[in-house]
Amino acid sequence: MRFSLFTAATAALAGSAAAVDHLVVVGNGSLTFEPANLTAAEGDTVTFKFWPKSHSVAQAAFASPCTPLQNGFWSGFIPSEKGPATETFMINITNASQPLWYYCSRGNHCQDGMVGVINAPATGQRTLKAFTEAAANATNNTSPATTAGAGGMLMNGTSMNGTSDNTGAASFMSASNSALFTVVVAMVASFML
Ligand SMILES: *[C@@H]1O[C@H](CO)[C@@H](O)[C@H](O)[C@H]1NC(C)=O
Ligand SMILES: *[C@@H]1O[C@H](CO)[C@@H](O)[C@H](O)[C@H]1NC(C)=O
Ligand SMILES: *[C@@H]1O[C@H](CO)[C@@H](O)[C@H](O)[C@H]1NC(C)=O
Ligand SMILES: *[C@@H]1O[C@H](CO)[C@@H](O)[C@H](O)[C@H]1NC(C)=O
Ligand SMILES: *[C@@H]1O[C@H](CO)[C@@H](O)[C@H](O)[C@H]1NC(C)=O
Ligand SMILES: *[C@@H]1O[C@H](CO)[C@@H](O)[C@H](O)[C@H]1NC(C)=O
Ligand SMILES: *[C@@H]1O[C@H](CO)[C@@H](O)[C@H](O)[C@H]1NC(C)=O
Ligand SMILES: CC(=O)N[C@H]1CO[C@H](CO)[C@@H](O)[C@@H]1O
Ligand SMILES: [Cu+2]
Repeated sequence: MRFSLFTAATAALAGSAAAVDHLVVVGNGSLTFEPANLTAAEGDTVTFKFWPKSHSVAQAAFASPCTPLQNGFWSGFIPSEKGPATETFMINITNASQPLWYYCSRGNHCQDGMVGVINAPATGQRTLKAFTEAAANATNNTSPATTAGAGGMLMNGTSMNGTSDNTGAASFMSASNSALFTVVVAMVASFML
């Protein structure tokens, strides 16, 4: 009885794992997103941080690299003179089964390989390599016509709820997880009496 109660509570806690804010380094000395191939769980966030001189991140369909996806995310161009820009762009991962393909729309950066993916398909032809090769053939590199920040959040310095992303992947527990954690701790404590 005690054991099953404890197991159930622990499983509930594990099921709602703490959200992670993943960092993607944009254009730090090369035309790259680092990591270009990222896996993120539902409820996680991804923060893009921009190095000189000016880059962007725009969502594309796998079949149309260097072309904005309708209703896709768009950071706008984020300039920096030296080191990372203070302004960052963060997106929410609301469906981890949905691959998010993206590119930089500055100059020919997309054609030159400045592309990436979040939650790429585990199998099949839709690989980051195939996307990069198709991007190299694109005639145009087009910026979305939407407002900068569309589909995400532009921020200065800190990530959501003040969580710093300066050192990379910062994790935080949501309010509901904290509450559940408290319940589990209370239950464990009561079993020990
Ligand atoms: C940016 O690049 C420099 C030089 O390669 C490296 O030392 C630094 O760790 C990089 N920063 C990040 C956040 O990746
Ligand atoms: C999540 O993405 C997958 C793959 O695109 C899709 O089949 C599924 O319907 C999506 N789920 C929701 C809840 O939108
Ligand atoms: C991304 O990385 C994962 C694991 O590191 C790998 O299994 C997968 O094939 C890679 N996907 C692409 C699109 O390169
Ligand atoms: C890119 O273009 C070359 C030359 O036209 C072609 O051979 C190749 O199949 C194309 N690659 C992709 C991925 O479209
Ligand atoms: C590239 O842009 C030109 C000028 O806007 C347009 O006419 C052409 O259709 C575009 N090509 C592709 C492949 O999107
Ligand atoms: C991301 O999630 C947060 C927290 O749920 C929400 O406040 C915000 O509006 C979401 N942003 C977008 C662009 O969906
Ligand atoms: C970030 O700060 C810059 C410079 O003060 C400002 O132009 C920009 O609008 C700010 N962005 C956000 C999202 O607050
Ligand atoms: C200040 C701030 O960003 N508050 C957010 C904290 O997280 C909750 C839920 O995730 C948001 O609703 C708040 O807007
Ligand atoms: Cu770029």
